[in-house]
Amino acid sequence: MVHKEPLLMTSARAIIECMKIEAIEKVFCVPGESYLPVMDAILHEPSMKLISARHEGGASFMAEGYAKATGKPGVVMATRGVGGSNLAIGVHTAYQDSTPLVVFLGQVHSSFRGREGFQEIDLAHFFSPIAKWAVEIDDPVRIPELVHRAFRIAQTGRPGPVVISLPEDLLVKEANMEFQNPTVRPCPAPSQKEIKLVEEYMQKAERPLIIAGGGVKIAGAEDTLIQFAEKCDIPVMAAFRRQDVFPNNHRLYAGHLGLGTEKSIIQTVKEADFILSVGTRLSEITTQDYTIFNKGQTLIHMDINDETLGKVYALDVGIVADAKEGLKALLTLTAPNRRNWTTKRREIYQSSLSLPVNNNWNQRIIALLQEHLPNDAILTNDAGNFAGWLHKYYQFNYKKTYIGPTSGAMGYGLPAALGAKLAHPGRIVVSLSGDGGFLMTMQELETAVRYNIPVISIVFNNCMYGTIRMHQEMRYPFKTIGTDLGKVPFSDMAVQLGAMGFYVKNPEEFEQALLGALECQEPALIEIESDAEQISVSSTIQQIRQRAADQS
Ligand SMILES: Cc1ncc(C[n+]2csc(CCOP(=O)(O)OP(=O)(O)O)c2C)c(N)n1
Ligand SMILES: [Mg+2]
Repeated sequence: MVHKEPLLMTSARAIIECMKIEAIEKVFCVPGESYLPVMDAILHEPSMKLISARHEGGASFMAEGYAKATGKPGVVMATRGVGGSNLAIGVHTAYQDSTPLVVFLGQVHSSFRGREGFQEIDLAHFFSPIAKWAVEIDDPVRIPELVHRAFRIAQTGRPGPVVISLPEDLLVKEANMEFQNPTVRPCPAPSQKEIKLVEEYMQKAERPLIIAGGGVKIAGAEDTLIQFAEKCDIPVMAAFRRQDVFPNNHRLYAGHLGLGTEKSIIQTVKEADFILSVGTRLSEITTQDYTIFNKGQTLIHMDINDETLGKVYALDVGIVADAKEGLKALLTLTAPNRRNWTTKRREIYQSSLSLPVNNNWNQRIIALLQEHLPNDAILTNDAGNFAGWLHKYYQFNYKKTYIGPTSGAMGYGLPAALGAKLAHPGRIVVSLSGDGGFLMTMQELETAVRYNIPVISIVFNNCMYGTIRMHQEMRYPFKTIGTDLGKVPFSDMAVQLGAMGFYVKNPEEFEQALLGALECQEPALIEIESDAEQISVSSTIQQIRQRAADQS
């Protein structure tokens, strides 16, 4: 229990006390003069470490990746309009990815507010459309109440980002502060009536399917999901960028609903007559542009957030429940054996892994990662077509081994890897990026060197914004604009920044570099000279042009 008597202290100290109560150990930031008292309070708090990044976008991705890796809220700080707008991408990502994130922003002096003071923007107003809650605190005595509430909102229901704006003068003011107990995440369970309804639908089903999302990971329900799927013999598919929700080598795993997912895998959803969606908001990508379900199917949607239910699809049963509590409750059910269906869907997934592709290099690189990385290694990635090979070929066989942005944010991979490595210093953490995305946050390699955070960054350098070039070729064949990039010497730059740098031209060189990077226990970068012609996991530029010509 927390000491309930009021304690006299400054607002800045009270913020740190609230964070301590919430067991926050790492705070990410780019410093600013507007919130110096909070930084000073961290300096005097031995249980907390400040990680000072090179860009607020990087700091926010670190905090978001840290939150995904720990299940605890990530905390990031920045200064006024300049720092706040720079870190907006992390807030947006935390929102789309349902990640608990608490953002503290220094604000101008209260007596300057509304005069368009230096770097002033109305931060609460600016962030409210992309945050779960955004607030400016103007009374020191309310610091504990509102900061505790921020941590509660960030973690309760569908987790997400909360933004707190702190006028400069507020931070040094003293007040009698009353603290609260830490947030205990509410874990609602389904009612008996709901379980009974699921049972009735499930008994009738011949081709059942589970689609599992991030809610299963946040609830720590991966093992319960395996138990339930095995007990009722139901295939499981992973929602977009949540592949580690279920072991990919399990006989019931039937694939990942992402970008460029094979038609045969999507067919599994189309053919199912009963779908249990757990802890997923059934996003545009997961549902393949909201096309994946059809009228004849039973849809049971179980999510911790009532607003997610029925948001994109009409439901047969909508259940507000924590994924673990919900799946535990469903463990009482039994179901008829549908071995033919489960075996067929598994075979289809497995055959998708061995479809011939034109360029086996990237496929081979993913196979080498699979071979050499330990089981509990964590992989992160940016947005970009290079990720297609990872998503298609890497087998996530262990829980909590993948951290990816469902927001599709470029520049995410490296900073998220730093957050994950700080959360789990004993585990290998590897980020995968394209040349375009990597240069958006490459400066954080210096942060990795400065704090000695040994992550391995893999950069697929094809000298272009390949994904957009692919879309360009599909819609405007031969007409390239804005998607060519210069040749950036990533591996040399890594060395200049104090990291290890490897430049590789083929899988054999890659294997040597990977072994070297695993060995060195320093931040390391492996730059892969990629074939620009092999624009995606399934097509070359030539093939896209040919298809466009055939259609016209
Ligand atoms: C922050 C951000 N800006 C723009 C985009 C749009 N976008 C998606 S992929 C992509 C190109 C990625 O290029 P690169 O990182 O080199 O990977 P490649 O596709 O070449 O493998 C762009 C510009 C995005 N997703 N995120
Ligand atoms: Mg590229």
